[in-house]
Amino acid sequence: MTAEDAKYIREQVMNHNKWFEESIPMIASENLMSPLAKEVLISDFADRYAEGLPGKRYYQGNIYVDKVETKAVELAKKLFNADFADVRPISGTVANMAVLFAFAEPGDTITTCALAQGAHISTCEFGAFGQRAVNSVNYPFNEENMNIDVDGTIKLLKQVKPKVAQFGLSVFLFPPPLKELEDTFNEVGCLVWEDCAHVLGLIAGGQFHDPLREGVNLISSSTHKTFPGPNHGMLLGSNMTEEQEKKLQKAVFPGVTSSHHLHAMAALAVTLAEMEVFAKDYAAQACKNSRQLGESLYELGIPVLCPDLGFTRSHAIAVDVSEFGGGKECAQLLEDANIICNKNMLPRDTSSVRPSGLRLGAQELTRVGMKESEMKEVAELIARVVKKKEDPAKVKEDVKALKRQFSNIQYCFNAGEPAYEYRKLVP
Ligand code: DSN
Repeated sequence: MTAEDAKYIREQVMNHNKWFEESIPMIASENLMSPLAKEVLISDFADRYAEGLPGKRYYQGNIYVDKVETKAVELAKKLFNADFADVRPISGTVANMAVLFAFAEPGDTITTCALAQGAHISTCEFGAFGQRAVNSVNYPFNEENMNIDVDGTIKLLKQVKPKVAQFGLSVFLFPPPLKELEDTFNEVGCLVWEDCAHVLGLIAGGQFHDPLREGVNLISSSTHKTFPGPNHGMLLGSNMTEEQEKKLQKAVFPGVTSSHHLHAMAALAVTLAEMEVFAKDYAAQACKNSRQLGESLYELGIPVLCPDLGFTRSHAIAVDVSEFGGGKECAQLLEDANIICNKNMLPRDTSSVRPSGLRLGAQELTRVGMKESEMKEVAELIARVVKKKEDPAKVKEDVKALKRQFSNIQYCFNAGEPAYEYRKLVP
C-alpha cells in the first residue's frame, strides 16, 4: 500500500459520505447511529481485546470494558424486559450461529421460513443453517397476507416435532402468529427462537410485537436496523433454564467469537440507553411512515403488497415492480436518482438475481426527522423514476433538495446535531 493508495481509499470513503448525505437511504436493514454512539465507536475500545465475561477475562486491561459490558447487559435486559442478555455477538448472523452451536446438532430438525418468503440467508441451505447441517423444514406461507399459515404450521410442527422452531424475516411486514402457535410449541416441547434483527428497534418502542411475552424463549438480532446502533449483534432470552443460558454464553465465546468488538459493544450500550428514552416515539413514527409510504405509492399506481392489511405493521414495505421492468432495473434507476433501496424476491419469485420486487424501509428517514408528509414526497419521487420513467438525473436534484432539509439526527441525546457530522471528522 502506497500513500497514493491510502489517499485513494480515503477519497472514496469521503465520496460515499457525501453521496449518502445527499441521498434518500431506504435499505430496510440500515440506520444511523447517534453522535454519542459514534464517538464511543472510535474510542480506544476499538484497539483492545477482551474474551469471556466481565470479571472472568483472559486479558488484563478490561477494567472499564467490564463496567461498560455489565451496564450494556443491564440496559438490554431492562429495555426488552428480558431475563438474559448477551451483548457479545459481533453481528446478527454470528448471533444466529451461536444459537445453532448451542441448541442444534447436525441432523436436528429446525422449522423456519423460506428465502422467497422473506427469510434471512443465514436460515438457508447455503447459509448458517446449511453449514450446521441441520434438517431445515419450511413453514407453509400465506402469500396474500405475507405471513405464516397458522393451521398448516400447527400441523407441520406436530408432524416434524422440531427441536427448535425458528421465526423472523428480512422482509418482515407482519408479526408471526406466535400466540396462535403457543399451545403447539408447548405440546411439541421445542425451543422457540426468533431472529428479530429487522424489528428490534420497533420492539424496543412497543411496536410490532413482544416476542418474549408471546412464547419466544430466545431472540437473536443485529443492532443496526430499526434499532439504530452499531453493526453488532445481541441475544436476549426469557424462560430459558440456567443450563441453556450457560450453553448459549459458551457458544458465543469461545464458540463463534474471540474478542467481541468492544467499541461496537460500547456503542450498543449507548444506543440502549438512548432507546430507553426515545424508542417509543421513534418506533411509532417509523411505523406510521412506512404505512404512509405504502399508501402513497399505492395511490400513485405502484402495487404495494398487502393493501387490505394496511401494507405493513413494520418499518418496511414490499413493492411489486414486475410491470415496470422488475426489481433489478428499478433499484438501479432509483440509485441513479440517489434513492437507495434493494431488489427483493417476492413469494412467487424463483430468481434472487432478477426478482420482481423492491423492499423499502422508512426507519432511517424517520431517524432524520421525516414524517408522513415527507413520505408522500418520497413516494412521488419514486413514482417519477419507476413508473413515469423520468430521467433519474433530473429526479436526483429534487431528492437532494428534500434531503437537505433533513440532515439532523433525531431520537437521541444529541438530537439536532448533523447526522453526517462524524463523517466530516477527517477534513
Ligand atoms: N441482509 C440483511 C438485510 O438487508 O436484510 C440482513 O442481514
